[in-house]
Amino acid sequence: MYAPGRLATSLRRNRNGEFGSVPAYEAAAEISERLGDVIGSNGPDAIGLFMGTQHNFATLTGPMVRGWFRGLGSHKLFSTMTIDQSAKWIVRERMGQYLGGRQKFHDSDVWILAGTNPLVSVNGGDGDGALMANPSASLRAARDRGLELIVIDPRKTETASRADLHLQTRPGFDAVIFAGILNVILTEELHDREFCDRYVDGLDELANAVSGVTPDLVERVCDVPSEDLITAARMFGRASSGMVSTGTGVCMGPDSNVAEHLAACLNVVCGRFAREGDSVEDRSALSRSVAPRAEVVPPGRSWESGFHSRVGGVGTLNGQLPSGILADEILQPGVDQVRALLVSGGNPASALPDKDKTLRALRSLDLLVCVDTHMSETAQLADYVIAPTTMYERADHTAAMEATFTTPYAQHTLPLVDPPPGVVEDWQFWFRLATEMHIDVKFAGRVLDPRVTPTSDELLAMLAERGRAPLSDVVAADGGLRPPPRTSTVLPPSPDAAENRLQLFPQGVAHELEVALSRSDTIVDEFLLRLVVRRERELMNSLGRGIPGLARRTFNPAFVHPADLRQLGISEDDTVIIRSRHGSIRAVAVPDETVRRGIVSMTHCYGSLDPDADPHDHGSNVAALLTCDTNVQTINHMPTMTAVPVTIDAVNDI
Ligand SMILES: Nc1nc2c(c(=O)[nH]1)N[C@H]1C(S)=C(S)[C@@H](COP(=O)(O)OP(=O)(O)OC[C@H]3O[C@@H](n4cnc5c(=O)[nH]c(N)nc54)[C@H](O)[C@@H]3O)O[C@H]1N2
Ligand SMILES: Nc1nc2c(c(=O)[nH]1)N[C@H]1C(S)=C(S)[C@@H](COP(=O)(O)OP(=O)(O)OC[C@H]3O[C@@H](n4cnc5c(=O)[nH]c(N)nc54)[C@H](O)[C@@H]3O)O[C@H]1N2
Ligand SMILES: [Mo]
Repeated sequence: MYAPGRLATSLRRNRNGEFGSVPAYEAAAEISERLGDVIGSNGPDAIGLFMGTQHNFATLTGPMVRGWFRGLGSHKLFSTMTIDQSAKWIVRERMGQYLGGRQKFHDSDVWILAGTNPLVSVNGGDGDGALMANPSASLRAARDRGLELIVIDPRKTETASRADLHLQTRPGFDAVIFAGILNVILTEELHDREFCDRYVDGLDELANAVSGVTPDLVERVCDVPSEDLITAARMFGRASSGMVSTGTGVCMGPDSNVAEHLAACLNVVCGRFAREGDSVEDRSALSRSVAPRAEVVPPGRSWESGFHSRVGGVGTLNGQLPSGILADEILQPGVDQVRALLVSGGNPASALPDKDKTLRALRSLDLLVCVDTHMSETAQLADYVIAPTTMYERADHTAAMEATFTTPYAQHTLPLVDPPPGVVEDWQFWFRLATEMHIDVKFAGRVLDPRVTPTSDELLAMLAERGRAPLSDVVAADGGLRPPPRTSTVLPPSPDAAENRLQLFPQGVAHELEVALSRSDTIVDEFLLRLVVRRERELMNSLGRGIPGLARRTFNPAFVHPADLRQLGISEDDTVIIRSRHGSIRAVAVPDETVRRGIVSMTHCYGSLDPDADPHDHGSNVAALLTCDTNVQTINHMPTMTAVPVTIDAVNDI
């Protein structure tokens, strides 16, 4: 809150390129006028919106921003989800979704965590609260009562060191590992035949497609001992409950869509879901309770219909275009070329792959508006920076987070401190912008009156009006309210959905699996190492980097196994050059026993806009090594961000 650089006022860039302070609502009026010009000459599709991570942490921001955007009528909606884990959206859109509810970590017998490190990221259970709220304690409690934990990760992470079995795989081959595990489970008939008979199509095709992926093949490709793979498959298949959940290590890999699909197939063939008549916990409090149903929502394949971008003919997922085409949407000429971009709680200049192209695109815009608490790299390039409140300066409640709690719980918090006089709440800027543009905002199922500015409390109440706990009770409860535990019974399928089935081998998967398996021929190439993703405990992406004393270092090290460093003649703290097929960065080498040999493990969102900055001072932006032009997934245009082939050299060798 009081970090150096916290913006106390909104800013406007003048003709000389310098920022001066501007009242947020004056800025909204000017931005409205400039957006009006863009719409006048190119239509609403020339306006883009990018929703970043911090867009999601004030309950009112998301619904208000999307309300404005819907009213605007543009299709150019982007978010970090499509450079994060959008493969999960694709699974749902290709496989369909079972609505009876997933099994839960806290009472499962086994769990596989692949490419995720919840002890650092507080993430990783695919939304299971136990891995998001105090994951360390949850993990300890689960293991004490007998849960067997399997971790698939090329690094001996904090989480992997607590595992019963760690498959320390070569990065980039998760599709092969999951195919191998499925093969063992289906061959040994450890799957849930009853669930498959009732709810699944394509089981034989899937079994056939993975039948060649033997434990020996997995050992050769992934460098995971074949006995360990068989053990993992049996541990998972023989247990009566427990799921596999994945993180960025799987979703950012070179075959992310099929890898994620096969991981989901494991959960389905083993039937790891609640059945009709089962009683499941209902965790709703302020949010609406939705009754679980033992039925399948059929695949939607949303990208096949509706809007398609002129860039590569790419379609939409969850109403969004992939962020992997954002730079091209801005740079490539065309009638609906994006000319103005608004950024809500994100830092695309730092976070998007292909740093140079992203910067070129952002710099070429007619208008860039950034709502941010700090002068992020993106804000530094903007025409307007709108300064919002931070979390202790605004009222909020927990309705949007309930699905990730381990018990029903609701809290409402008042602002604890006064904000600087020059800031507004995020939502207030967007509502004002909508009013200035004469856009009616749909919010919580109604159209807001543009002439009357609501209060935060009124809006928070609208978002909680369908909960079972009255908001007034929650406001009055000091420290939050725990509604009594409640269970609901999984209902039978509705008649019109009774025949729907999950598609285990939908169109597209066969080809992707073939590609993933053929990639195993390229384990050895001229690039000795593979760059892999990781996260840092003290920071949230680029957030917190400027706060002295928070992170342990001023830079993000290139973590390499000490034996690899010795072999390369590189010492701790040396400046090195890391090169990929696409680009190069300077970085600081640090030995790390926990990484597998042959990898460089680095976190993202470091570095500065100054190309000559010393990596010891600002760190290095790995986005410069990545590209959205080659090795992207079909459908979501997801770039390869982990298991990227690289070389590393000491700077004095050059
Ligand atoms: N402290 C902290 N928490 C955060 C964030 C943060 O920046 N800092 N960011 C937040 C965000 S935006 C997100 S999306 C989540 C992400 O949450 P997670 O997905 O849990 O992210 P990581 O902790 O980076 O875990 C990724 C793991 O994948 C492994 N890995 C790398 N490549 C491969 C591979 O090819 N195969 C396999 N199997 N594993 C691989 C890495 O070694 C690493 O341990 O975290 C959120 N939480
Ligand atoms: N190479 C590589 N690149 C990656 C990743 C990777 O693993 N490797 N991970 C990717 C992932 S998973 C993600 S999610 C993205 C993250 O991409 P972004 O979401 O674009 O990046 P953040 O740094 O999280 O941006 C959050 C911004 O919100 C601001 N902020 C903080 N509080 C508030 C607030 O209350 N209101 C507003 N309006 N702003 C606020 C912060 O100052 C910061 O500038 O990065 C992606 N990029
Ligand atoms: Mo993310």
